[in-house]
Amino acid sequence: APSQRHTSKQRFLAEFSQCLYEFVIQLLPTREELIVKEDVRKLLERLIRTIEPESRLLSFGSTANGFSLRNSDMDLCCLIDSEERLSASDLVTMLGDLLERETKFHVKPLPHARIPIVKLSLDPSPGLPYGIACDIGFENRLALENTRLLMCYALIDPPRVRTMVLFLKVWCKRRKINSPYKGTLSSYGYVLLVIFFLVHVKNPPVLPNLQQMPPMRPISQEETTLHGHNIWFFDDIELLRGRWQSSNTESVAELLVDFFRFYARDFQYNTGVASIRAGLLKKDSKGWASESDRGTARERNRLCIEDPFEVDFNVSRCVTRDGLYTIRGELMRASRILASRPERAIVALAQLCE
Ligand code: 3AT
Ligand code: MG
Repeated sequence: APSQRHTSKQRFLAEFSQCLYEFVIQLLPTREELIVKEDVRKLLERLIRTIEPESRLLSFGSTANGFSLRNSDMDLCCLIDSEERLSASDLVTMLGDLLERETKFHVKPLPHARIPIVKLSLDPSPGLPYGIACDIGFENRLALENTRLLMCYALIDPPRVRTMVLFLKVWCKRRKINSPYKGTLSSYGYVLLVIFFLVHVKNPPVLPNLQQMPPMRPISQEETTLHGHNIWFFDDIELLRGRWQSSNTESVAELLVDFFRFYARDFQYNTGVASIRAGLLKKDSKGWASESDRGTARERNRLCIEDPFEVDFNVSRCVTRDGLYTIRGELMRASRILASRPERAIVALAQLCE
């Protein structure tokens, strides 16, 4: 009987891996969607240059890091290469006016937000059945760098890393635990949890720690510092492939089962900080713990995920006590579904994303 159980488990995992690949493939953006988005970026860049001739408009977030689902939002960042430039809030106001006059976008400038942005959207049309939603921010160079870091992690092992991340993005959206405004976690936060798991929890690791690999040539501090943060990481993925190979051979299904189990059961939410740069840290050592139950710091810092570059910044600071309770409930639910191994893997997948 034990060997029979063993083979039924193997069979389930093999089938579930296959299901995951097939499921995720259909959720990728189409070629047309990518072309339309690139056209929109170019159009917006042309318009912005009528205000700031020295500017460039770059994509970041999922459209640029390889973790994009169909119809995902566009995150754009405007960089201005000249010395004298308008303030971000003036730019937001001016760009808002311009886009309102010259384009069909619905425009919402937020010049006084903590990070001033222009929000744009386009209604659905036959060629663009879901419309487009887009945020334009300014000078957010750290976001461009963390996008590049995630892209490099995706490139090291696309079949496993990208499949896991894309599946989890769908899962957290369907289960409604992906709204920082409502006290749950951003997509960026979930991606960091996956990378943390693959670098620091899995043994042997599925991914190397790109921020701790020795550089191939001496590099100056100036090159690697941005706004006082160390942004260095090993980014030559072609070269890396020749030098490093994971000895972890688990399938994407095994990894996912283990991911849910780890975050449902083993991660130390009360004391731990997930850091992809440094591994598991203690809240105490970062000053993110608070003794008092009433303290707002504790309330804010219940789930702790260190940003890869802005290390004083808790990416999950928006997650509330209730939000984390809900997220952990969902992780347990997922773990339970997978542990029960339904007869057909496709049934497990459907239940997970119900
Ligand atoms: P979606 O496909 O839009 O769901 P995404 O990968 O674009 O997911 P987000 O929209 O959460 O991820 O974030 C877009 C980028 O904005 C990712 C990162 O470069 C930056 N960013 C988002 N949240 C944070 C944060 N809390 N701290 C630092 N950077 C962040
Ligand atoms: Mg996004």
